[in-house]
Amino acid sequence: MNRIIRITAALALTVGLATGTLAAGGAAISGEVKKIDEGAGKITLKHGPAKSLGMEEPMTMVYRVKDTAMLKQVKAGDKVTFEAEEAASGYTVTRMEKAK
Ligand SMILES: [Cu+2]
Repeated sequence: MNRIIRITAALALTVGLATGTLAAGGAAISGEVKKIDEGAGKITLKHGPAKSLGMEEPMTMVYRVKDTAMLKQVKAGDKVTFEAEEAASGYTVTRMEKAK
């Protein structure tokens, strides 16, 4: 009986986490900061495959940022995880944090 309850709790947690990721607007992508251009509000990121953006291969590319405050929190060489979306103005980072 106890075991069934534990499995149910684990399942509920897994589903909860998956839903949370979707609600946040996409899967987190691992990357490394290569260059920051605060004036232009752009960041160059080297990143692994990002299927949610249709990027199947690792690459280095320039992203816009939703909020330029993001650019003050990281520097070239930092490992980060981020989320991005394809906007009319180009690929835009919507969320970013330093990788632990
Ligand atoms: Cu890319």
